[in-house]
Amino acid sequence: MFKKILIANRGEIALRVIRTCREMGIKTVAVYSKADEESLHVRFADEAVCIGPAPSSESYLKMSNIIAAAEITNADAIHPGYGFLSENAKFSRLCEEHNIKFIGATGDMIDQMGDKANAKSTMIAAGVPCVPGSEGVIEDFETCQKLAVETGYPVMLKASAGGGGKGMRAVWKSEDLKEAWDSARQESKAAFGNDDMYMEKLIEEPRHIEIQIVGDSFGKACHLSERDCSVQRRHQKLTEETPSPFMTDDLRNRMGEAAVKASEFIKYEGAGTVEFLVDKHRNFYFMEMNTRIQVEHPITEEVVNYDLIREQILVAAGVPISGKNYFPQMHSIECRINAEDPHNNFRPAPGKITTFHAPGGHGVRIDTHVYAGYMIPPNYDSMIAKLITTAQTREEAINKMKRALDEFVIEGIKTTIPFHRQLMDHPDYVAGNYTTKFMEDFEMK
Ligand code: MV4
Repeated sequence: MFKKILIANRGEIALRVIRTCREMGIKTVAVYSKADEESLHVRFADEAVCIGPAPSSESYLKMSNIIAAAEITNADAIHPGYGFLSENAKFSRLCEEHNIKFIGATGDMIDQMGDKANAKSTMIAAGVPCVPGSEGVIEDFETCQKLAVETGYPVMLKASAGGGGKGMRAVWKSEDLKEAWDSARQESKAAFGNDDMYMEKLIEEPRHIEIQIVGDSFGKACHLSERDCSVQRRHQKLTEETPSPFMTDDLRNRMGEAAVKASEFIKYEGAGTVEFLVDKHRNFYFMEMNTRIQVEHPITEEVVNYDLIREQILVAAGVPISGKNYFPQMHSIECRINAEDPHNNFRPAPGKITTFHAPGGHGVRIDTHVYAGYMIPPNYDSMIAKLITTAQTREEAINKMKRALDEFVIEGIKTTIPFHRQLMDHPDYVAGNYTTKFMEDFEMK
């Protein structure tokens, strides 16, 4: 087992990893930027190394500084958390070259899944359902036109290097194809330095349902059921829940099996997520695979009673998984509390937290790095806490969430608490009747 793990991240996820390492008797090293000197992950780690100034590009993304910090402190593994370097193939390889175990995917695996057209071809080869469309990257506009007719409008143009909706265009009629092709390619080129495009049939009002998987170093994988992440705004998830209110036992078995098949086909090692689009007829299609621990992992932990960070560390150390799949025994909901003003278009609202009272009690979990007096730096993402409630039924989990949101006091900054409180009373949300279109029609009172 590892003796010392360096956590190449900040905020709640750094703290989350430190907690599990403590429980496993593994020493921890925090790295931090100048802006995070007062952060809790720095205080709770066994050792801490400053790796640069506030901008991420000069600290949490600075590979050489992080490797140097690991070498100085004799860390034998690096946990990258989510974001930052967690899906950076070069960093994964750099760790390997320095004999430091990267607790995440190999460079090749990250490359393979990072290219979306390539990931899709791999999944087709694995026998995982994918949205009908082009076979890989589209050569030129003439081919694109022909393909759109073959596929049948409406179609979706997608950037192969894409993610988070960048370089993506829905096209409803042939007159609009040229403009969409040009602008999507331009956007993709600017964002990723690559303008490869592929095409899919447009799935109207889909749900975003993802399957958590864990693969071990012996080529065996298991799934831990789904998370419904359909409540998103501009490709930012706001709340997630498991089980999905749209799920059936049959659909879960089929999606779970597909996700395991996908993971075993690529010999995936570690914790990963296979994202699917699910249409109104409960057809499901592979969308993307994330080769990291995700923000919303706690809801899965709560309903299957399983520490995902511990499992990541174990499989990275070469321990085999049990091989069985896990099914929800409870219902769990996560609300992402962001330093944003929901009444003002979710505008970021960094600043100093003057009062902080976190809710507690049965079935309430809070993952956060903030406290009263904490100054939220403007340099990083705006999530300051995850509020997770777990109960026997969805209705009870919602009632618990309402109670916990009412109990939560954060003063000094604007937060998304009022949004979540309103959402928990929204008739369509309460009915479990929501898709990825939900937030387009949502209005704050
Ligand atoms: C789609 C789609 C409809 N049809 N693909 C958005 C991000 C990228 N990962 C894939 N996305 C979508 N792909 C087809 N063929 C609709 C979306 C989509 C979406 C997906 C998941 C969650 C939120 C979304 C919001 C808008 C569009």
